Amino acid sequence: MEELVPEAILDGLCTDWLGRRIVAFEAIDSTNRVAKSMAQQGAPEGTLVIADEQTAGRGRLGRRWLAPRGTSLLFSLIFRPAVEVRRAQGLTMICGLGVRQAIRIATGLPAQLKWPNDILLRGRKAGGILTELGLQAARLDYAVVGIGLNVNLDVAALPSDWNATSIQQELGHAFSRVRLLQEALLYIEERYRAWQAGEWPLKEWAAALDTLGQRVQLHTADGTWQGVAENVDEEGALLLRLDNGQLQRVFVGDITPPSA
Ligand code: BT5
Repeated sequence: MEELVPEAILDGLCTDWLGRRIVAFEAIDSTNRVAKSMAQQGAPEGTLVIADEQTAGRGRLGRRWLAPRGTSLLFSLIFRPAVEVRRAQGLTMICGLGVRQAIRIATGLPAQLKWPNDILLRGRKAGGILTELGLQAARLDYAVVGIGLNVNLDVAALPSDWNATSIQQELGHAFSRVRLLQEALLYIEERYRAWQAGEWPLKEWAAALDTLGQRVQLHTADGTWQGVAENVDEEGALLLRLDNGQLQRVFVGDITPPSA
């Protein structure tokens, strides 16, 4: 098994600052938990926290991220962007686009994104992004973006109703986690630089979303709705056209194909 150690990650990494400070674990509870605690203690922008296994990997809304040891990319990045809090979802967009491009260029697979935070391969979930913000007063102090990507994962290891897949599953053979990580860091850094220079990633993100323009079912803590996923706005919210014609702006939720 290819080792995810700092020397291997740095060997051939083309970024200027992203992922050049690395904290790597064989096993840890959650790389997001560690990255947040490091960010609170002043760790610099660009710090990469990575693990071969997570014992309490986190998804959104208290959900779990599962990945058998050594099969996946499980990492978190610390950013300190100069943006208003309401603009911080731009990071989820940038990181999703960077990972999508890395998969496309490195493997040739037509990776897509799905609102709000999924990475898809042929319509199935191959990865997810968890962005967590640290505020000081009302100011953004840091953001941690956690990325889980199923690389050499046998999907039989996951519950079948998750509709999951992996790069290995789609390619028919294993692929280098280090190579994918290096490419992802490079494309994320490029987009982050452009974002901080004033280029907003919304258009590119909207174009990469698999579900826009389609009829969907939206699930939130308040209930389930059907409608057309019309667009996304600059804060990353989904604009759902309900069947009664009303436009609903949603920040937190999941979308699935409509029920018959
Ligand atoms: C996500 O949450 O998709 C964000 C996942 C972020 C994981 C990374 S790993 C590194 C970093 N450290 C952490 O602790 N977390 C981040 P959400 O949209 O809530 O999706 C969670 C749901 O995806 C679960 O309830 C399952 O249904 C499904 N799921 C869990 N593990 C999966 C996997 N390996 N592949 C596909 N689906 C999975």
